[in-house]
Amino acid sequence: MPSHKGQHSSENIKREIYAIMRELKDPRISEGFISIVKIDMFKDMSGCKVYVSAMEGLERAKKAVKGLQSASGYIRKEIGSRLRLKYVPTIEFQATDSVEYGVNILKKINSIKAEDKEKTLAQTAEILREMDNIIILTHHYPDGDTLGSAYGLCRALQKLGKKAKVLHSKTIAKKYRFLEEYEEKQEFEPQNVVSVDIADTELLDEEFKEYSNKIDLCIDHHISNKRYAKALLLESDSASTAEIIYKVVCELGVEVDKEIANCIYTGLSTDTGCFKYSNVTPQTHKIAAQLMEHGAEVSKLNKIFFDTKLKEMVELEKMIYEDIRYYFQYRCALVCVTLDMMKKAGVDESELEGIASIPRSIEGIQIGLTIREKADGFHKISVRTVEGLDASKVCKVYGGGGHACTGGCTIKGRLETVKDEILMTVREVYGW
Ligand SMILES: [Mn+2]
Repeated sequence: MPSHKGQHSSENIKREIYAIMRELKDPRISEGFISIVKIDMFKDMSGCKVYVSAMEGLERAKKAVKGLQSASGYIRKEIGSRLRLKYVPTIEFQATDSVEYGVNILKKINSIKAEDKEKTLAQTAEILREMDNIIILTHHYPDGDTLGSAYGLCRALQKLGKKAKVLHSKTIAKKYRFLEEYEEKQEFEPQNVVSVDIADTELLDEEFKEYSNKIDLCIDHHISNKRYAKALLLESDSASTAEIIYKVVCELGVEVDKEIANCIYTGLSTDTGCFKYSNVTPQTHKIAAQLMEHGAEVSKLNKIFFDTKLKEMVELEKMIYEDIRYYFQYRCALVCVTLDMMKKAGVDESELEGIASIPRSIEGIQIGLTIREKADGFHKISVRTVEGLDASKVCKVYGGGGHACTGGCTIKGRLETVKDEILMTVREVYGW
């Protein structure tokens, strides 16, 4: 059984302590609103300090701490086995009257319903064990993470003797098609629906929208997850959904074979730009190392994902570079991909995954904009920024979203109008 030494991030520990608190029958802990304000890990990771507060004030928090201290041996043992830690950090509890508390309690009240849905790793494995005839949904314009996660999970479920299949958009990028061979084709009447790497049902392909209200379990790493599924395993500190899938597969007790390792490596490496992005954590590298031990063909896959370009894409890129525009004293670069250009180059929409990183890769550029014409009269805008500029701020103006340095949205209209519009928004948002 592989170990996950890198997993004891404070978020994981916090989540497990909450879960254990709910299970403990001690009224000092289980009654009222007791919350964990923060967890400070010691520098050498040997232990941590957990700050506890209560809505009723400091005295009540102190009572809760007494209860937690008396159960601390049990809590530590449980955390060790739930997070599969070889070494479990020592845990010290401390009552606090923190001002942050007001914020926490608000969050808690707002998310009571959501919290019920949120599952631990162990609970997720239990839910999957109960399932059969499972379809696994991927998001539209499927990328390596949604596909790698889906096929890895599918194969693991099939190895458990269950029927499962992956659903994806009609066309997927050539470089990911090998994944399809890892699935044993099975016919069945769907009973359960699982979604992977999908923050919002809006991101489902039109043909799968019928499943929007029927998703039993969602496994995801987007902090913006809309909590649409009946059960949710969300680890927003994971660089990829594939990393979470790896833990789920281990939790299920399925032996990770070469194929599963390849699937997970696909998601993990592509969502981190081959371990280059700031989302990479020690966990990412540790899981990658374990995948290598399980036979993942990393150099072969890296060549396919990061060192190979379709001839058609080279043609398209020639056109893109030809027409690159700069704005705001070379702080912003903008490229456009029209349907006409794609047709000329012979490129299918599914191959455009890496295009959005082109403008930001130019020296000195702080924001890279990519405008992509779609067949329905909309333009898809991808925003990439350098650290310090929040990309999602621009996208939110148009109902889109994103992380700190990447974002996306769609705008209806003619290309020239859309271009002016987005540039004006950039000017307003960043005060340029
Ligand atoms: Mn992802």
